[in-house]
Amino acid sequence: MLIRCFRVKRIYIKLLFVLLVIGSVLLLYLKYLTENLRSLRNTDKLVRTSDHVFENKLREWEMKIIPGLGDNGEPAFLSGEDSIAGEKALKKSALNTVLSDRMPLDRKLRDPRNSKCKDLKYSPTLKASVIVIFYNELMSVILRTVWSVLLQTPSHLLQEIILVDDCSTDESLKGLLQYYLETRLKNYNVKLIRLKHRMGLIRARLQGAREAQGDALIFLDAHCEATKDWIEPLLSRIEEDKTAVLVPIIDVIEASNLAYSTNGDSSFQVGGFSWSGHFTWIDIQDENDKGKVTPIKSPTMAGGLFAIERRFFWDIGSYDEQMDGWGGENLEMSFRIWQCGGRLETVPCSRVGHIFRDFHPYSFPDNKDTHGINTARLAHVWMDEYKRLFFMYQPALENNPIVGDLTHRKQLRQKLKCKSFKWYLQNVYPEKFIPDENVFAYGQVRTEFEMCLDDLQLSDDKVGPLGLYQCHQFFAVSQYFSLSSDGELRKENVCAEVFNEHEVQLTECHGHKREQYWEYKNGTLFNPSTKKCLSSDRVENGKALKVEKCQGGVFQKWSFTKVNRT
Ligand code: UD2
Ligand code: MN
Repeated sequence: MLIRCFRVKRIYIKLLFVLLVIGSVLLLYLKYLTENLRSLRNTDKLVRTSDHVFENKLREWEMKIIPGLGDNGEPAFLSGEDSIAGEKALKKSALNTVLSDRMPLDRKLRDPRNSKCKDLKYSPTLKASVIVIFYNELMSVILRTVWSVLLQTPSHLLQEIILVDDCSTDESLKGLLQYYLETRLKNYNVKLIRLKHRMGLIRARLQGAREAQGDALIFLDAHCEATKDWIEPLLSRIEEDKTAVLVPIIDVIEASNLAYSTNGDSSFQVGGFSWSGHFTWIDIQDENDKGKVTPIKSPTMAGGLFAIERRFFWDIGSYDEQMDGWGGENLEMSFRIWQCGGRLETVPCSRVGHIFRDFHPYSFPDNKDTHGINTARLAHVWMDEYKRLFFMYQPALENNPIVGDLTHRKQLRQKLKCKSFKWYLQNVYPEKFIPDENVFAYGQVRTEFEMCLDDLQLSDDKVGPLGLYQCHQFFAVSQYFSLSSDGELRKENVCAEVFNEHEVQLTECHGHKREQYWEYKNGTLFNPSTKKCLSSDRVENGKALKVEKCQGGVFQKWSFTKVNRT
């Protein structure tokens, strides 16, 4: 009995010992935890220290802002040293960054709309996610974009603003912007995503779109300003037709003085394209559409600013993810939308300003011609046989592996049962001049002594002499001319016109015949308005050709590479 009692006591002692050990281990663990917590607090403190730095930076900046500067979109100027610094910045960054930093982020703009817009009532219920992508843009410019959206958008129509930083290297964008959002914009839903690697603007937009929750996506460049009631007509139109993709009128904000300029209040242009694969502005083609303030058809879009229903964005193929860097995605999307059952429209009562810069203030990795490569991708996928016209400008890209694999995009086109590019040209953009279709003749225009008509490298839409140059062995675009079915001797946008009764210039086609009208008779190019013939005699290098009295000699003989009809 005694022995049993003693054994029980020993068990208790052992238990007590075990408990003691566990207790001290626990104590040690607790001690470790508290130490750690303390060090956690230390990092907390560290963050606060840099918050302090950020806060000081912001205050310093905010104190320098000049109230009222640039209000109503008026041109703004600085004086003295700031003015000189601004000029320098403009040369370096294609933007007066000094001025932007001094201008209130929430400056007021006047209502730029056509007065007829004020009579239209919209009551959309959709919510938008506004996606703004940027790479090394100026913080004040990004924030002016954000502020303009917040101030001009009723909160019930705005799900969120998503800023996508395409891995900027600019230090000020790394922590300061986030801090600004957390402090100055903490009551608004503005998110910042920072990409780990630079992905280019196409994939950056895709990242933003993946995060978005709104019913509609609205993309903006990071240097825009939205104006009064900009969002309502966009969302209303999407509500009416979810296959409509919409572009506001894009007004110009001057890079030098940040003036918000409007082109009068009623005239505007829509989107076209050139066969070299560039976006162009074109006049509204359909007479019935002129003067309208309701949405009107646009063959293409500039690309930076548009609204699209979120699901439709994904259903219709979002973007070509293999497009790198900058460029081409806008025409790709434009053609795809039209060919695959959507519509692209300009909404005259929605206006957003955009800073158009003279050059890219950023560089591209490896100096790759991403615009060319991306356009080659879209030409292969969407332009069918008309891609021949694009590749005339970019022969080196036609069969080049650098263009990458196109399988997925071709599959998408099949899956969506998209229409042909010919359908697009005939139905969406019938006014587009096709240099080798429905024309009398086209190609090189040769004299009998190996000289050819040449635009002397005139760039699109400019006036310049119609010249003569040694015929290139391979087709060169500068020597490609057409004699259109309207009797124009022309390039894509410019026509040969007789000035002052004798000199021949290339100038914008006007479609009214007169001095731009030519007849191809017995090998001569006859201009009925002057009753003279195009002559290659006595033309100086780099100077314009002349028309002279028709004599039918060797200097007035011209032959086209291809003649359809005369
Ligand atoms: C136009 C479009 C632009 C885009 C481009 C063709 C308008 C007004 N602008 O040129 O949106 O469609 O044509 O691709 O329609 N960015 C990045 N990562 C980069 C390079 C640029 O995020 O690697 C950002 C840039 O900071 C800007 C946006 O992409 O916010 C567009 O670039 P941009 O403003 O230089 O292009 P832009 O307006 O000349
Ligand atoms: Mn831009």
